[in-house]
Amino acid sequence: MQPSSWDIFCAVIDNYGDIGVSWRLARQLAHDHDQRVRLWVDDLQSFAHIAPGLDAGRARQRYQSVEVCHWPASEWPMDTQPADVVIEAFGCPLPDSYLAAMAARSRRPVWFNLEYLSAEDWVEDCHDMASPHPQLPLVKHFFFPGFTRRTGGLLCERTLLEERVAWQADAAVQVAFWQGCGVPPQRQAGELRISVFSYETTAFDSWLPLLAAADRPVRLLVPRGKALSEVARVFGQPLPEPGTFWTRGNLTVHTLPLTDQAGYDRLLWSCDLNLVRGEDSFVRAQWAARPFLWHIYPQEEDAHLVKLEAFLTRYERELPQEAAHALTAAMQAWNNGVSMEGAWPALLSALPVLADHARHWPQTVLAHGDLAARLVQSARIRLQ
Ligand code: TRH
Repeated sequence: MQPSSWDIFCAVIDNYGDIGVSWRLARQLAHDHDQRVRLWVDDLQSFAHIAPGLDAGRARQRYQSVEVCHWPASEWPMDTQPADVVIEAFGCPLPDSYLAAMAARSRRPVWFNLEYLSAEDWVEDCHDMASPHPQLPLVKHFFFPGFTRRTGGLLCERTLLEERVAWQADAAVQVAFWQGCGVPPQRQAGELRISVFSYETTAFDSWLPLLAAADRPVRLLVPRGKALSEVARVFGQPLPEPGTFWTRGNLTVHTLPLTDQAGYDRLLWSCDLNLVRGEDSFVRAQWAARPFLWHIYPQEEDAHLVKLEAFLTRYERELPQEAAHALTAAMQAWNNGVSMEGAWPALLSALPVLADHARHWPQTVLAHGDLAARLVQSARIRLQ
């Protein structure tokens, strides 16, 4: 079958999740499915933080098999022909003139709104729902990522899990990785390595002193950003430069730069526990097959806590009760910004059981295919 053309539109609202997901999807459509992909992004500067090879000053460029285009705030380029498949990421409104051009095509594009990820049950009912445009002869379909067969699935590159298994079995590549981060490759006896990419939370106030006073050596790997600001706040220190480190008792905190997404994956694959957030790093922590704590993106009226519970209900279904309790308590404490004193020791004891569960989880959720494969399949059916 001929490759189709795709236009993905991404408006960067805050943080890196919108562009992180859109970029990952764009690359996967191009690499794994041989599709012709244009990615329209309104903020190339933010994008460049997680794609260091991108030239944020260039309005159009070919980057990793994707045509990356700046999405101008005004003056939509009128000569742009809409693609066969159009994706608005997270409900970002498309330019009126682009919509008109979509409607004017003899074969109307297939149009998806890629939604935010949730493990809640209602997602199955809303996935794939059609929404006709009120004026134009166009129909938009809602595409909901999710954890079940009746949702859109999760983004995972075709060969990712094999690459991860090979990486985790290869001591030499891990030594080189740690050296590249400025972190000693050899662990002290009993040492735990934890990556920390979370939002601000007062849970840091109790957690860091606990780690400093513990018997077991802990190294935190903290990319520059909100979590690092929290560590600096608790330590009463100015924000450090990437590559520097602090030591407090048995705790060492290493500051890392932001890397590209592949580099961040390798950090997740190399740690014993990962603190992740939002949407994309949360999914990547699952593919890392290591235990993780999820700092969910806070929403009004605590809607995020319902989402957290829905995920935990699914994730903990096959877990022994004690480990499930420990994981729930730690995630709740972290997300509610309360003391980690009760939850942390129980989580530490549960780590071996959680690690075993984390190894099997990816196969469970990917059993019905990944998100890009389901999206391509859905587009193909509609393009016929
Ligand atoms: O940055 P986030 O907090 O994004 C959030 C969420 O997506 C949230 O749902 C959304 O509403 C909000 O943005 C607007 O967390 P997330 O989703 O994990 O995205 C981070 C991206 O950054 C992810 O693609 C991984 C990437 N990343 C790197 O590429 N390199 C790095 O060094 C790090 C730390 C992250």
